[in-house]
Amino acid sequence: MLIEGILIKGYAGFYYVFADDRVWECSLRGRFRVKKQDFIPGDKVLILPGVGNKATIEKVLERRNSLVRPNVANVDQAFLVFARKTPDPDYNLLDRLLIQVGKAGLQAIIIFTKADLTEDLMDPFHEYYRACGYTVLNVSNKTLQGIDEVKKMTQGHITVLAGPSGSGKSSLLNCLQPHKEQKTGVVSAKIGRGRHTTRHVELIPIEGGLVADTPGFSTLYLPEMKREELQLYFPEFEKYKYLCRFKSCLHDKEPDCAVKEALHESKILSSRYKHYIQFLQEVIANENKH
Ligand SMILES: Nc1nc2c(ncn2[C@@H]2O[C@H](COP(=O)(O)OP(=O)(O)OP(=O)(O)O)[C@@H](O)[C@H]2O)c(=O)[nH]1
Ligand SMILES: [Mg+2]
Ligand SMILES: [Zn+2]
Repeated sequence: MLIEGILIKGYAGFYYVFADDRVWECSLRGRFRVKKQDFIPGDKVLILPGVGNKATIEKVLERRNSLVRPNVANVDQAFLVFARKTPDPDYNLLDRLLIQVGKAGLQAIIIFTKADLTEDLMDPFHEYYRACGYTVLNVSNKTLQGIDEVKKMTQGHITVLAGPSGSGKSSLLNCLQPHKEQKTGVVSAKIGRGRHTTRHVELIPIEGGLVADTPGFSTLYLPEMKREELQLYFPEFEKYKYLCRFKSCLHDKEPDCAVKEALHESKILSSRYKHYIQFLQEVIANENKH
């Protein structure tokens, strides 16, 4: 009897598949001619159970989507992990990630870690992103504050973690599945961030869901798109843009722009608008290259 599962990692010639609530060590059928690189974590497969935890992969099902970094298939959502402190949140990077995740058609959940390092319960930035429609969670991997809520969000989904080095992604994963330790790093005192302790890609089974850790990064190029498309990833512009004088308004140098008016009335966060203009220039520069 074939059972359906999800490939969680390839390692030393074996493929590990999560199916029926357990991990199977799988090999490929002899007649099964699929190149190694055709499999990535997240791929849905049909396996034939053998002795013990051994099985063979009989078929790979079609992918719904796949990400390049991390290289995972059939992803439902991304946890964008930033620390409230050490290192300070890089909102430019967050806004870039929101665009990348939105363009890939994934749900973005913003998670601020290290809540134990600050006394402020409320952060105006968090409220702003919430008002934009994103889920924003505050957690501490030290006191476990907010961890249950994160756990709930992973149920039934394939989730990838993304965010700068040292923001606490691996620590968060450790809190979600306390039995299997991920390597976490020490934040360098000099630069205030971690040292890229996470390398390989693997989906980790946690109660009811699968999560991929990712090495941290600090720069991120925007995906290719037309200049008009960029504003779709700034949902807070939506209600103003119909009031701009020009239908094609890019909210940059055009006169009678309702988005800029909203900015001047502090209804739009100045850092968001600043990033929008910076990203717009990048998108336009990219357009000209093609
Ligand atoms: N106080 C406090 N420290 C934390 C918290 N989460 C993580 N840390 C610390 O922050 C450092 C970096 O954590 P990691 O989990 O390795 O960060 P990472 O995002 O996986 O980093 P990379 O793998 O380099 O991308 C470690 O020293 C953790 O102990 C938290 O909620 N509170
Ligand atoms: Mg890590
Ligand atoms: Zn405008």
